[in-house]
Amino acid sequence: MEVSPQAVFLTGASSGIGAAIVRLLTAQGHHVFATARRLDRLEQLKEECSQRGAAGRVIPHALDVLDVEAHSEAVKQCVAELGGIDVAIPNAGLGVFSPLDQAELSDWLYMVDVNVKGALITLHTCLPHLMESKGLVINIGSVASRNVFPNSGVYCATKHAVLALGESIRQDLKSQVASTTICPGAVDTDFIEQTRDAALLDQYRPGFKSGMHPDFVARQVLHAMESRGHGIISDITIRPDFL
Ligand code: NJP
Repeated sequence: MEVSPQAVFLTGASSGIGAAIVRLLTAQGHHVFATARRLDRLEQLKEECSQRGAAGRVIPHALDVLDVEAHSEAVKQCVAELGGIDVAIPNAGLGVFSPLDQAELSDWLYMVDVNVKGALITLHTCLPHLMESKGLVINIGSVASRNVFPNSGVYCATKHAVLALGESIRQDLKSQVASTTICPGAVDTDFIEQTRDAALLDQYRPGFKSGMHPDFVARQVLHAMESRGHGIISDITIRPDFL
């Protein structure tokens, strides 16, 4: 199944799953407005994609998802460059794992800010353009969207919220904007490196290192985009072999 070139607004594009999404979508001829705080990483990614002969454009743009004004400017610029937004992917997120009674409040608040508020800001700023294009929101949830795991309760709570948000888009905007939530288990990215508890890091790192390749998540993104017109993948759970 192929779709015409799509204009994609992506957050968290500088590493891991986001970078894999940029590589795959541009190889398929889609255009990605690629945002994150680390602009140098985004510029390198653009160069890499062009050296690989990607048919689609990468437009690197520095953005902290929590900066509402900058977010709104980024969306304006995306629309100016790409003529609209067909797909919005609020992918920026993090998990800082620790036992509940040893957690830093600032880590809890920052996870809620980036994983939930950041996704809400992306949705709110992109929504008028998605309504116009009858577009698609692809949220990055987690197996933690439905289950709660030890030492990661607040992360799990944020990902429950992401899944609930996707379901609310489905219910409220049914005929106007489609919604897909991708719920991965462990993916081999830098994600686990946010955890500072040395014992937990030693315990968890091998599981993430032997997790799925981020390209496997990117392929679910492409699949959701290519399914438009045939049906909607409202949510999909993917797991590494060992889970
Ligand atoms: O992690 P990582 P993943 N403003 O650390 C960005 C979910 N997930 O690719 O700003 C803007 O490589 C950061 O960019 P930068 C996970 O919850 C993962 O694995 O330059 N951007 C970077 O590009 C998350 O939602 C696993 O530092 C901000 C990106 O976020 C998504 O997958 C399992 C930002 C993080 O890239 C991507 O995570 C699962 C901010 N304030 C769900 N803060 C897994 N890896 O196992 C961070 O179920 N970023």
